[in-house]
Amino acid sequence: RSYSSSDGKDSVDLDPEWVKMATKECKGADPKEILTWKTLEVCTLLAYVKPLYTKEDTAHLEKEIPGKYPFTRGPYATMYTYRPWTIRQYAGFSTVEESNAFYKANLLAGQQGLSVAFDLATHRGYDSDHPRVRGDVGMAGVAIDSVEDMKILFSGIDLSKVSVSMTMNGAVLPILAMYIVTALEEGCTYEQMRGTIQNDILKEFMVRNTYIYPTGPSMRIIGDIIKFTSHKMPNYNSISISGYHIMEAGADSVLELGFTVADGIEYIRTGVNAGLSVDKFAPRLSFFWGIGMNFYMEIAKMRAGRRLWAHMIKKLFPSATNPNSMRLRAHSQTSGWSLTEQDPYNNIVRTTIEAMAAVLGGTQSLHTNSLDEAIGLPTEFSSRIARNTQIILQEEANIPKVVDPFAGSYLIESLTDQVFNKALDIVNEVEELGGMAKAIESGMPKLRIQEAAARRQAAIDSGKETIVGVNKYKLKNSSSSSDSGSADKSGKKVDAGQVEVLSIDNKAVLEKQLAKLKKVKAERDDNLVMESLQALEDCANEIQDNASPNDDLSKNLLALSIKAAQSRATVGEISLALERAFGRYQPPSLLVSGAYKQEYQDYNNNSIVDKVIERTKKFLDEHGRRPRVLIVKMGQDGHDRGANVVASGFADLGFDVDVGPLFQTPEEAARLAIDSDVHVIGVSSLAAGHKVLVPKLIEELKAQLNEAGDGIGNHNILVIVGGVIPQIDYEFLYKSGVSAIYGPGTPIPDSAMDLIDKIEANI
Ligand code: SCD
Repeated sequence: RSYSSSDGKDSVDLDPEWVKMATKECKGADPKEILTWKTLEVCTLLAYVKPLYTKEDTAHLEKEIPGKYPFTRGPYATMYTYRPWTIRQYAGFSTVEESNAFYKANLLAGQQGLSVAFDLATHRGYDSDHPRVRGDVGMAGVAIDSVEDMKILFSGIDLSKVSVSMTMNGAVLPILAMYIVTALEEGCTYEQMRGTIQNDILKEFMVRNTYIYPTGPSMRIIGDIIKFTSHKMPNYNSISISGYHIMEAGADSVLELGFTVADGIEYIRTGVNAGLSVDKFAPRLSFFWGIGMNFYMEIAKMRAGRRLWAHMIKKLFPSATNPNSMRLRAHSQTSGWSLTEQDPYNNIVRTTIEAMAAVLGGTQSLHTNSLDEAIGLPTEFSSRIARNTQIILQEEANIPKVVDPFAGSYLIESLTDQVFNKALDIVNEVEELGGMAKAIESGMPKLRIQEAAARRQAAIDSGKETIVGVNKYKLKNSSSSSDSGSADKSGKKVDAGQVEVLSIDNKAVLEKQLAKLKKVKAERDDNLVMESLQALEDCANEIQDNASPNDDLSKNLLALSIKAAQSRATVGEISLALERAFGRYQPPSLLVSGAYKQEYQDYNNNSIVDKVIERTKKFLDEHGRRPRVLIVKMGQDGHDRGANVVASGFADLGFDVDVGPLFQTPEEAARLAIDSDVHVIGVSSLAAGHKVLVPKLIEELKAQLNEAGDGIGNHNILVIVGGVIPQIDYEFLYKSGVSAIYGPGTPIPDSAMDLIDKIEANI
């Protein structure tokens, strides 16, 4: 799709007296032309924000008070004046022992709630000893294999007092079951358990990719969890309907809001289909927003989101009469994507601005990112600054003293209306496709998000959008790869732009996990385990009985998973029992085309983009084919925004681009590259597995090429790496045989030009 620069211009209506004065100040230029701001929401046609709003823009505004339908001004009447938002930092790494110590220290230092990050092996339902998860164990979160691990994770923490959020979606049954068993064995009752399970599988299919089973069975699992928790755990939030990952994958605010509310509607239908009344479970659905640097827009998004949810529930589910069913409560997280590797101390400022937007928008709970998260895992030092950012907002800046302080602002109220209307259009579009599960099958949301991501990248690469330290005001001594197109091979420069990062010893974590797994398996009653797993599998194989009474949990997948967890069945075993019945989901490969080039050329014609296109044409003339690249993601790292943006950008520049399936092993990636006869494999890594997986890929490539008789003791397919790679690892990767590392901030055309040089030299 293409957008003309006049899209949405009709909405620009300026005060005539002001226009006269402004024209003078603009030295005769039309202020409407030069001062109107074309926002990032261009894909959803919320294209213009005026330079001035006046009373007339809010003339229609009706009186609204917080804590009351439609909740635009907040879910609670008193908001932070009575109780501030929860400081809830998302964390988890390496072993349960280390994560537990980190949680306890954080609680003592002022954190108020816990939020567990699991490693990718756990997310995808694999035990630590599974061959597919070699590079993932303990890396991007904590490794959990059994209840015994979960008990250590929370040891010394009173689960009846501290609310715990668990970001788990694919392996939601074993993990939630193990949490429940831990809490019960520690003496906590079901009623006392408070917290949130993310359990939002729809956005996994759309963007985050830690699904396990196909859509149908996945939604059935959600229905069973809603049924179980609404019956037995009245203080537990059964889903955290997440816009965060949609935004991090590239969606603008309107897309994030529209798709997230549409997901929520699908979950309400799932609960209703499981035989529940809306009021029985909807009050315990919660939301999760990503908050980026688009300050006004983020505040408007949160206000519009509450109004939109209330509006949709009232309209679509008239049986809901409890106002709490219409009340949107949300956690927020500052944007990880907005953080930069270059000049990283700027990230403290970015996070502060984003945190303020979240709070002024009325979040209930907040995670502030650490300054080093574009580079690696946060250290104790960076975590303290992130936490204190919130404490300072709560306790020094007097921000909590007034409810919804932006209410009545001509701009924010107008923007709230605009975002509401545009997001409502998105919700209606999804509804017309038959709801979100159907829309996902059509590929619409994924492509729309990818398009927004490609346009955003083009805006940055072309200089239209400023990122301080990355494409403007760069540090002189920056070790950023963006200066040269490929990074400095020494990887040793230390300057004002460098910070220390936490590094995890994957081997040591793996050894510990394997020993614990062995012990659990040796000490348990295997017959009991087999019986409980068989019961789970049998239930999964049966057709779901939605007509059973609400309190009949005998055929409930969560109830049966709890029994399996009690018997000390592992995450991998429970997941496998379900997989035998449900199968594993294989995602389709979808790629947008043309958006990157169009957006770049729209701002910057006759630029490096045209030069690269010339080069790829010349390459075709000289070599009989285009430079061919395979983009791969290995291990269980499903963060594919970078991979998709680079793939569609390179394709727009004239490369032949193949995108490998997610979750490949190094062996599979090497085989695919050889079969596809590519010049280059581009590895995208965002989950810290690169030091294990990349050398293994190169080793495999050499072995398989030798086997095929193609390589004479050396490989002739170049391996390049992009994503979150700490500078300190560069030398290691180059020594392993990597030809180039393109860190965050490298403009796509620069890396493309550099890569053609390298391919030609290699040929
Ligand atoms: C609050 N309360 C008030 C009040 N404010 N009562 C009276 N007056 C006020 N002004 C009460 C509430 O009713 C509630 O009590 C209690 O105080 C707590 O308030 P809350 O609003 O429920 O806050 P909290 O417990 O923190 O819950 C917030 C959410 C919850 C509802 C949003 O779902 C949550 O904590 N979510 C966190 C999700 C998360 O951390 N996700 C991380 C994702 P009652 O309970 O008695 O009613 C990380 C992630 O995905 C990263 C990226 C990746 O991995 O890919």
